[in-house]
Amino acid sequence: KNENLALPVGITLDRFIMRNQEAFQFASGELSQLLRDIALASKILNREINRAGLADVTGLLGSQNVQGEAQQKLDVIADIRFLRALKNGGEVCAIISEEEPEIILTGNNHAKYVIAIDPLDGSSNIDSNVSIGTIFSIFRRKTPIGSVPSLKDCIQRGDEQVAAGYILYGSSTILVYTTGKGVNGFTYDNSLGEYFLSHPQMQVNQEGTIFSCNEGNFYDFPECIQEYLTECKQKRYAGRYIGSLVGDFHRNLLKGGVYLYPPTRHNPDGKLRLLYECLPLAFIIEQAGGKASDGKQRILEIQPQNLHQRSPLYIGSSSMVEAIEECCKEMDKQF
Ligand code: P6P
Repeated sequence: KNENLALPVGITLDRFIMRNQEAFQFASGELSQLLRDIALASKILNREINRAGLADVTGLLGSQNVQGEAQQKLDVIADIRFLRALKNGGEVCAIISEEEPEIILTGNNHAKYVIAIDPLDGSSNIDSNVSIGTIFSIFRRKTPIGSVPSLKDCIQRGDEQVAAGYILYGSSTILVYTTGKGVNGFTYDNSLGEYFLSHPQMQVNQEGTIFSCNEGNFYDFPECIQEYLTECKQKRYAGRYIGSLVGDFHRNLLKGGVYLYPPTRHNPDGKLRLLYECLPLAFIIEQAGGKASDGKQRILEIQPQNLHQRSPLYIGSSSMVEAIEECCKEMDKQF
């Protein structure tokens, strides 16, 4: 029976994962364990993030960490923490990370999952204390269990995802994920070291009045995007952009709105990475009733060609994404 489980607010993430596993007879526990491994790494990273400022200011924590290593940039720490947790967890045979040019083979060749992860997105915002985030996407491997994973395990279409999620390290730390049965949000209680269900069955409004993009690039945007943004302003919509994808995405998920990262002169294919930024958020937004497009097609239908390819991204309330696609189609007709 695959119905959406209506579980009480306040249930812990562990209990929620178990209840969902029980509800899907086929579940053998590996995906549950993988989700737990991700949650654990996020708790460790959350602690590092919360004291990063101290490291810079006092140097007390900065000069040496427990392993005697020199204090490193948080995004390197995040990469190390997640890679270690994922390797030790034993549930993934390969990892694609924004911080690593090549596929990381974990050596767990009997594991059936592959994960694509942006360990710490928006890390340029850390020094200004702006929210940052981890984004992840989980696929079932295509190659036989026991064999060495290959590129084709790692460049699968977004509609092949088994699970996707993000952790937002903001005024509170919240973990949001989907396994294809709706979207649920869990808020972290530092004092207990536990995530608790706080946002069950999240749904994004079909309409929205918030647009999020870096208007500094306005004159680089395709004309149809300039036109769409002008219409938003004529309607006196709200411009909200914190320059941290997970923070902008999460606010729009809760309040309705659209995030745009169009092609620019500096990034003619857009800036965001398809595999570990666009795909997971596209899976989440569609599960929450919204849409994600590159202006021409559904993000989840794009066939990735390489690990770190970029894509334009328009994501959020369905009517806003549809309006953007409409603009782009009109534009195409003119040429
Ligand atoms: P820009 C952060 O570097 C990031 O990858 C996203 O988190 C964010 O939305 C975007 O880039 C900001 O890019 O060009 O507006 O500074």
